[in-house]
Amino acid sequence: MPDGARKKLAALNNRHVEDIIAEYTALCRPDKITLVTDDPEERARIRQIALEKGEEKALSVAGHTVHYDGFFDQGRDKACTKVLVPEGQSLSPRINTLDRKTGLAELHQLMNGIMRGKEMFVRFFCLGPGGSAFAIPAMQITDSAYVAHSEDLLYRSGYAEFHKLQGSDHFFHFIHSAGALDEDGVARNVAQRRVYIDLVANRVFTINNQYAGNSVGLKKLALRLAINQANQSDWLAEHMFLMGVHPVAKERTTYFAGAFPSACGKTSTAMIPGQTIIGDDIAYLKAWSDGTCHAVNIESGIFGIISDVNPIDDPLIYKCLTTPRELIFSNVLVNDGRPYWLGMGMPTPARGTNHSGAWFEGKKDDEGKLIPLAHKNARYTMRLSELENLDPQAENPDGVPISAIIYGGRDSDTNPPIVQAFGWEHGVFIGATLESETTAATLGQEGQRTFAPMANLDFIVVPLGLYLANHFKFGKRLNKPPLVFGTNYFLKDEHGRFLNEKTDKKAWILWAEARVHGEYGAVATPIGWIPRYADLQTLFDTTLHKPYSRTDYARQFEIRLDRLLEKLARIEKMYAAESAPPTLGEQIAAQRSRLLQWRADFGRERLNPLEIEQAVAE
Ligand code: OXD
Ligand code: MN
Repeated sequence: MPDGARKKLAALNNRHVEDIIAEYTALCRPDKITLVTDDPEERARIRQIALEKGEEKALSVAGHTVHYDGFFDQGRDKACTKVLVPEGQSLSPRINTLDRKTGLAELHQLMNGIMRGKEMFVRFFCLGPGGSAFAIPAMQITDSAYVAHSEDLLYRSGYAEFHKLQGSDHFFHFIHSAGALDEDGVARNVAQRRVYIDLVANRVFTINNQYAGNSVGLKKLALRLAINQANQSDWLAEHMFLMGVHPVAKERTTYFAGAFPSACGKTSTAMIPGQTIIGDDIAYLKAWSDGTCHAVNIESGIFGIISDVNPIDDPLIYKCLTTPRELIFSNVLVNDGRPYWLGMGMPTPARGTNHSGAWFEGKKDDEGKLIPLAHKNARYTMRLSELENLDPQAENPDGVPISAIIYGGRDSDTNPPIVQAFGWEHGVFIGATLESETTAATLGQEGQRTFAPMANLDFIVVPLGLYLANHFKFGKRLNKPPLVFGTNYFLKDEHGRFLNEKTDKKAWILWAEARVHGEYGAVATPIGWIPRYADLQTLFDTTLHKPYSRTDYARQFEIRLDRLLEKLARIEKMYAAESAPPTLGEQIAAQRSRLLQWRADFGRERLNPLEIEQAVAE
């Protein structure tokens, strides 16, 4: 290790940090070690190294670079991601596990000399605002300058936080190696990809990959460690955005948190025009001393899906993607120094370079499938501070008070666009019974309906029953639990056409915001409270400036008793394999009895919300 690095390390006075670096230096055998502090020059140098090593290439707009992941490394790899469990312990059947000793031995072998000929970067970050009650320091070891650079855009630098640790081991650590690279700086050995989570030592190993969902320790790998910690104490670590909601012509901000599976509208909800964003992916929630729920974004950047970002639907992000600033594009098409992606709303060239190498229209993969101009899961990485609509409280160490939580899935045939839970426990039930169709954010087939509790299942590393019990208990600690809502932006008609426009979500969110302040009445249904037609008509008029017909309302808010009962049967089957808390069983039973009762009362499988409204009024 160079003298400078040695000094910076010694200054931390932390034996645990030193031991970890020594252990992985000895095992991975890098040629060089670069230790990065909070110094802006050192941080900026990482980007330069990513360019020099070819992991990123400069584009024509100042500050923009492009990075490519391997053709088979374009999403989170669930199959290769495993929780290492000590002998005698078990988790839920749904969690991919591996015996800890076996996993560590396998890693030891695969990581032996894996950084030979490469540079090892050691970086220090802080999850959450430094010095806050939420903060968790995190150390990243990686041989990828792209990973180290991405983290610079996505997380708060935390060398100073490691000082404050005063030698303790209360931090997470991540060891990543992209393994051998090809001439374009792309990981070669993706067939030997491993992502192993070691809860015992608060660390994650990830090798032979580069896609940030697999490689960037502080993102979904840290979320798993945080879920484990949260469940051992009394807080929540969630796959949630945080946003400030601003009703038209009212001087107030109401903070919302929302969990949606990847690629199901989480970023676009947090970016609804006229609102302010705090974060778009991961939040920690705590019961605050005044009995409210407070939350922080543990990140400070966005690793966003670029497909369909265009000047009409996402003007603020689009502006960032087309003007000078530090920003990384990944897996887009590049032609003549300019990036192109799917759904960007303008003509795209017929050739260029993308994640498949040199690309031309009509190019096919080894299975004969057409390769699109850019991957559907292509991304952009940038700091949140680049956004004009960043909420002024984003860096508040106390977080923001959360008044509402939303759970949303990609559901084409069951749930209405928005429904309000009857209370906290029914809200936990709504989150726990979320289903969603798979997307390109994970490897594997798209469009499959899957069980997606709290949109967090991919990251839950404790028994699901324990995780849900923690949610039920969390509400009990609050004097005023947030209202909980279920949303569904993806409802389709019998011909497969969406029943809503993308922008309609603004009306649902503003309706929910008004509910927080007791401003609208609502229609009681077996699955919760739905909006009244007249209130939505007003909201569509005042916020979206478009008409909202009774027919639209009747189709979107139809209560599909048959589908809802089928869903409940699927959910019950899922939970039969888990030791779910009794409160969940009670909520399932209560929901079923309401659905059956309404079916008997109305004598039909599908209920028109206008008729319900009238029946309730009479
Ligand atoms: C993400 C994901 O990238 O959840 O946020 O896959
Ligand atoms: Mn996510």
